[in-house]
Amino acid sequence: MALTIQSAQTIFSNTQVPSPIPATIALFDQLNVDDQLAYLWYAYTEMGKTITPAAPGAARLQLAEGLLNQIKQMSSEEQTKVMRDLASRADTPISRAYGFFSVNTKLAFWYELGELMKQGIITPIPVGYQMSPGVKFVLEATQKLDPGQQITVLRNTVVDMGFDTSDLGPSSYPKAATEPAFQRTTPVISSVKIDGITEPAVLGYIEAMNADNFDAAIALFTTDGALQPPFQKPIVGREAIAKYMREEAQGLNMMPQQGICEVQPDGSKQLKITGVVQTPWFGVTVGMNISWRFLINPEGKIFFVAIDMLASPQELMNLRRV
Ligand code: 45D
Repeated sequence: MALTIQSAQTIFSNTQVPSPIPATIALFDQLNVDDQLAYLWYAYTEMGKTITPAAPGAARLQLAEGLLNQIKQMSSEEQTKVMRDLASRADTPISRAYGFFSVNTKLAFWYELGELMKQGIITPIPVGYQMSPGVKFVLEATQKLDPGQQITVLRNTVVDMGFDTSDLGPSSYPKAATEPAFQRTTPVISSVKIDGITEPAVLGYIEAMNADNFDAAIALFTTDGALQPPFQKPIVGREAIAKYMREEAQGLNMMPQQGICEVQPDGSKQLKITGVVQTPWFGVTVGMNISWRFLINPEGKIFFVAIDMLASPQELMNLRRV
């Protein structure tokens, strides 16, 4: 039987216990735009008491510089309008420009705005704003999440802002030909050991990703292979996966811990591995508990891998099949 992405998505389906991350974002989505901006500002500054993102490199900030300079020159009412437009995804020139940014450039843009807010150059929340009970409720829900989940909520709200430009074709704002590199915070983990796993494609994948060697990682996939990031649809084909990795998988430290491997009658293998991933934005201070679900074809190539955020640390041990 031919492998299909649809059937691959269902392997180890007991991994998909409801995550508190989409639930929190759903609460956030119900807030009005000023409440959303206030929530994000409070959540970001509250989080900043224990963990703060690393400053983005100059090369990355340069990509956002044009917009940032424009905003700096505005009156505080105009600045508030820009932020409302971004949060409500209005179709404005600035919201479009933001929409063309890569995920990491969007994060760098907000990092810099946050710094300008702390310095008093930009107003964080609309003048005269009063916190609503809804904001308090979502903030309390957020405080119950672990740090890896909290930064994922922030990341996903930042990604969703701006005008969605995906239907507009190529950008009139030039994208950087190559994404600026992240500086690695810890030495490359070169020899990978995962309890219960000897599959060469999986060990090779982790090793390549930990060295930002995306060409080597891609070579392990079938040509019609797919990668499904957390809370997203599968990305299909080597070229699309390579583009995604260059934009979003740089500088990650992947620390798989344990896994199981089940050989199927057709010779394909289904593997589930759990472990911790660190983002270069927060380095070793924040770990995200995740799982990889691999489908390896009979020739030993990766046909499918899904990455899922785990609902709780207990899920790290959930390697049984139901
Ligand atoms: O005033 O095997 C707000 C893949 C607004 C690849 C703000 C992966 C208000 C394959 C925006 C709040 C990538 C899928 C200010 C594995 C306001 C693979 C500023 C997984 C100032 C394992 C907010 C990787 C700011 C994973 C500056 C799971 C917020 C990676 C900054 C996860 C937030 C990475 C930042 C995550 C969040 C990174 C920098 C979750 C970064 C999060």
